[in-house]
Amino acid sequence: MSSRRGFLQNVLAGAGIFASAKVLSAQEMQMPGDMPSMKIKAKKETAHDHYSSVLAETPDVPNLPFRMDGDVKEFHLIAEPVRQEIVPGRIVDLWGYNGSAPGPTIQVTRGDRVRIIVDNHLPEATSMHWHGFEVPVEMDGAPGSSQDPIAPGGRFVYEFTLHQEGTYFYHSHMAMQEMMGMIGAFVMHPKEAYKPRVDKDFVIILQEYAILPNITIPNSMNMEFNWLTFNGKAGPATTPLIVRHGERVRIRLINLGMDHHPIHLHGHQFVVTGTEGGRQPESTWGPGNTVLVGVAQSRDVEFVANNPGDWMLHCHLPHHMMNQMSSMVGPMSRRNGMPAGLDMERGMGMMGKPDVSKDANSVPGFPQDAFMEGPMMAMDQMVDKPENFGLRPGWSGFMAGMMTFVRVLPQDKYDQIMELRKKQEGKKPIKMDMPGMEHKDE
Ligand SMILES: [Cu+2]
Repeated sequence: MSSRRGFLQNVLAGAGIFASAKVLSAQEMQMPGDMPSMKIKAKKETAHDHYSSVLAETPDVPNLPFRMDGDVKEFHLIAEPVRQEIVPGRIVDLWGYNGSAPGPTIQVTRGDRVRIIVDNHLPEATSMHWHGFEVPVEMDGAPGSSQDPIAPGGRFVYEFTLHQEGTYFYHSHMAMQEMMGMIGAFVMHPKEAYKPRVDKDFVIILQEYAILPNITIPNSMNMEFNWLTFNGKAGPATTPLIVRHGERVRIRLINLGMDHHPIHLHGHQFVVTGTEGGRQPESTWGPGNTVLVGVAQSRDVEFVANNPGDWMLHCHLPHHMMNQMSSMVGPMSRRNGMPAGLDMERGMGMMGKPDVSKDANSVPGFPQDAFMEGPMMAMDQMVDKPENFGLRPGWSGFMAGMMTFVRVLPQDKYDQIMELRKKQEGKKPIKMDMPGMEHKDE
């Protein structure tokens, strides 16, 4: 028990949600697979069944633990204000769940009976909608029509049996609260993995905020956005997806915002294997490398990582590949400037000069990217983490907004990063052995 408890505390502390998870104590909560009988079953299934699913990983976002109450998986979500660093030095005031925006990822298996206790720690009413769920209407979370809004300090307990499979999500059904960050992924795994089976399964939630310079609070009524995030982080603070050369990879993209996002992968063709309605028949899978994820939609893409390298994965809308963009009054700044308390070298990372010709100022239109992108803007050391190990020096100067890497690595480099990950305290890979599921990082 103590090791499990320690593990759980690590998970929660590492995710920064420990302080807010007051209601269920560490002893009461468990990660999927805690039941001895379930563990045995899981082992049996992984030993004999090559088609068990892998658990999905949501970079920079924790999984939500649960406890078993009889046959019911009980989860606990707390709607609350969240202080979040979206890039180094840029701490903003969002609203989310259990200390995170987006909220923690919920993972279940088709057929599960789930109970989700939602506590409202916000200063105003909220409501929780289960997006795309085929559940009784009184569990739908539509405020005013299917239930009373959850008052500040109040609680609503949702309970239903899940017969669907796919990439779903939960979100506040109050529009302005959505734009403060109130969404989380809800992955419903099939009982038996789809074929071809994937080796890695990732979740990325697309969000956007309008936060003017020197302000920490998003303007939820704005129609233009200057902070675009993957899982609550803007490049270069996003965490790359780490895969082995040759592995089959699924990426589940979820969009809850005001804009649609064409998500583009370098170096590979993928197929769209699922939408917010579940799995797509294989006959619909055509090759592509850009998928438009519309508002309120999800898209699953799958590909074989057969091309080694550090490949960009990003929204292709030009303004969504920028940070801190605001109307042009003089040269634009894509970063938050140099953070206080750091010397030049550490503040700027790789030092360098923008590559500008002598007559640059005489060319109409100059500057465009000259002072916003390049080695001068790099902050490699400030975003140092195992997943960034071995990237080309200065890489971070060219990453912003909805942008990350899919790093297709040979075995030795892959192992090196996994080793670094293990060493890094408080950021262990979150292992949850669920019946019929595998975590393949070990
Ligand atoms: Cu976009």
